[in-house]
Amino acid sequence: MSQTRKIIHIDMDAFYAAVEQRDNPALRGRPVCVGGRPDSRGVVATCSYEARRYGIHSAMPSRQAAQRCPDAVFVPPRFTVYKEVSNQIRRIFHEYTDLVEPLSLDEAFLDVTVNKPAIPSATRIAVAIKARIREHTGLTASAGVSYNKFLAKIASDFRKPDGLTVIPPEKAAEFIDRLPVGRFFGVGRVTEARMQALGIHTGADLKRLTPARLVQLFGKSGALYHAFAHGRDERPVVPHRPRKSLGKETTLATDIHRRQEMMAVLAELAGQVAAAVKRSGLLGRTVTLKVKYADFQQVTRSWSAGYALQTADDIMAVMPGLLDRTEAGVRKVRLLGITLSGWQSPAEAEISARQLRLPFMD
Ligand code: DCP
Ligand code: MG
Repeated sequence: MSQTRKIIHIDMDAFYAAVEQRDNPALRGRPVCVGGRPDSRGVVATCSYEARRYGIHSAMPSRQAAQRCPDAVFVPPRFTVYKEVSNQIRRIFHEYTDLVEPLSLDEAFLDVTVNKPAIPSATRIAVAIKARIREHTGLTASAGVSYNKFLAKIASDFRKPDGLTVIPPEKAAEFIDRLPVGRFFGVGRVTEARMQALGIHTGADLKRLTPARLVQLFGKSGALYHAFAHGRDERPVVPHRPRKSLGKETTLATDIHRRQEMMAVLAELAGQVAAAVKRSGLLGRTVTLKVKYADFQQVTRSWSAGYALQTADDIMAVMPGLLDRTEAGVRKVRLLGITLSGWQSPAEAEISARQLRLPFMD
């Protein structure tokens, strides 16, 4: 990479807990745990900074959290709300660049070396993004700015909450030298324990070992650790490809020719498409009707609105006109489908698998 890159890492502060405190003023300023109830076998997904003072943290059994802090308030997670906020912040990111790599609902890398508003300072962009997030969601985020992903992520974590840390090339060594090895990208618990046993505790310790020795100790990853310890990380920011369309279709149990029946099937499909669109946060303007006749011949008819079509009613309002442009009814129909496309905003839809894996509630 010839040009020095400008990478920003954004991470929302105490994400789920902050959303709960925002939506329920009675929770503000209090230790709040989001996750399983204390009388269940569930765990804490996250907790407010007030709760962290008691040593509570993510993935701690809720029962244990309640023992540490009897005053803690336990609330169940509301994933749809978190997903909505996640979509909001991603739209903000895309105002600056499409090189956005989300790591989870509340976290993403941005490569702003080249950016849409042509702002030369990545720090200024980070300040602006934090302000936009606060204005639009009422929540705070922490940002890290540096010349690669590894350091940008370390930086965003450096002064949480509501932090902004910049690591320019000349400051990198200072940060890395003091960094505990467990914080290095790719160093899991097992490797961390091995490193500790070998007397390698910080970045400075790692740096003292030759690449050959590191490879000998840790295999291929050893070469990576060597590069990171020297502040080198060439991994690109890989944007998730925005979805271009979202559709549902159904093959009917028997071929139909009555328009009323078709509208009932289409209403069902429109409901499914609208629900999927809501989940994904994508905004489509073009609706396409697909009709397969009994003889398997297939036609599609499309219509584009000047605005985003979001609800099942928005979609259904267009259906009679589209159906009129087919021979449905004159000919029997065996399949109907609805697709929404033409996204206004290249937000993306991956939901972080991490949240789904945890046993929040019994
Ligand atoms: N999360 C989870 N289980 C975990 C870790 C996190 O369900 N083991 C969820 C809840 C968090 C969200 O993901 O709110 C974001 O994770 P972070 O690690 O960024 O933690 P927070 O945003 O809660 O706090 P911080 O201010 O430290 O970023
Ligand atoms: Mg976070």
